[in-house]
Amino acid sequence: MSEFEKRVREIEENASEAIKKAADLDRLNEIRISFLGKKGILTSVLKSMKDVPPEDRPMVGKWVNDARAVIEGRMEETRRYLEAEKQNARLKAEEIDVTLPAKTKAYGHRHPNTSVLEEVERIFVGMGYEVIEGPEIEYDEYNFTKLNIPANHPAKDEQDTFYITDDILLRTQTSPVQARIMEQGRLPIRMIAPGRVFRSDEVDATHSPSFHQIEGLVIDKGITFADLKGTLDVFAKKLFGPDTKTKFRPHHFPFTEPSAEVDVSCFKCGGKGCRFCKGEGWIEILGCGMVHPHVLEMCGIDPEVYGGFAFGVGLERITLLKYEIDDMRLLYENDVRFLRQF
Ligand code: 2U9
Repeated sequence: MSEFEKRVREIEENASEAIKKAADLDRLNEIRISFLGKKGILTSVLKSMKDVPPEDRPMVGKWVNDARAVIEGRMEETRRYLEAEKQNARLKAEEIDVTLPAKTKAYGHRHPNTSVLEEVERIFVGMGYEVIEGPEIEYDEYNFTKLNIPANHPAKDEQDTFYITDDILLRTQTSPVQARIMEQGRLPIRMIAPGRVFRSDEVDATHSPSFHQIEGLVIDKGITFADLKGTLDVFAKKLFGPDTKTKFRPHHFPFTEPSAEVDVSCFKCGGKGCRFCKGEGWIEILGCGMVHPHVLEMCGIDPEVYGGFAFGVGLERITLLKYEIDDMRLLYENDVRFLRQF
């Protein structure tokens, strides 16, 4: 056996051994490159052909080609085997056990605040009001100044909030939405403005630095306190039941004059006094009043021609009352086991 033939046989055997041991397709490819590639071991035999006498060259060429064919054949066999093995492993990994119990979907639940807000919206839309929302980040001017709360007014302390700059803040009430609508000058106005408001308050059972208000505003010619009383009485009856009575107690707000706080007769005991109304027979639900002439003026409306009323309710307060929840913090935890009860 010539030197060349031996070398080619040896290469063929080494390649076959390596192919047998190849554990995956990547390794098989490495083997292909190292034996059959341009710089591969078998190819190097062809490159040394110059040392072979010309009459032997066809013979050597044949050996090399035969060896290449054998190696390629083995490789193809092993490639098929490894690919089948890979596919089997993938199918095994993706195997579905149809006897396993089905995954159940975790359903959320409508938040009680949302239900109450929608109920309040339905009541006022039914009386011809529009629902209008506005920005939560506001100018100090719209949140305070235009509502008759100038710099250094004590009400600014009560409604301390989060400032972004000296003039820009997180709104403490939804009233700036109404101030903006009034400025647009399209009268009459009959609107409610629901939304999130912010105060620099500590969290406890009745306070949160972020809560929701629903404010209402009516501006037209000839609006009186009787319209305000009638409207809020209808609202209270629709929300808490037809037997509900309302009581207007004088109060003070910078943006309304005169102003009042409104109590409803306790819907648990009908007004006799119980644990729920702390023996009072009455429960405070909102604040209201006739829009202050100075507020009308600052929002571009002539107080000699137009007038109106406004009111504000804390949405969480109504929700807690309606669903008899005793801690506001429960409303912010979003525990679905709690939410499902309502
Ligand atoms: C304009 C003019 C007047 C809105 C009003 C109240 C009374 C009120 C409180 C209820 C509980 C705020 O959420 S709370 O802390 N609000 O008592 N709000 S009158 O008066 C306005 C609004 C806009 C232009």
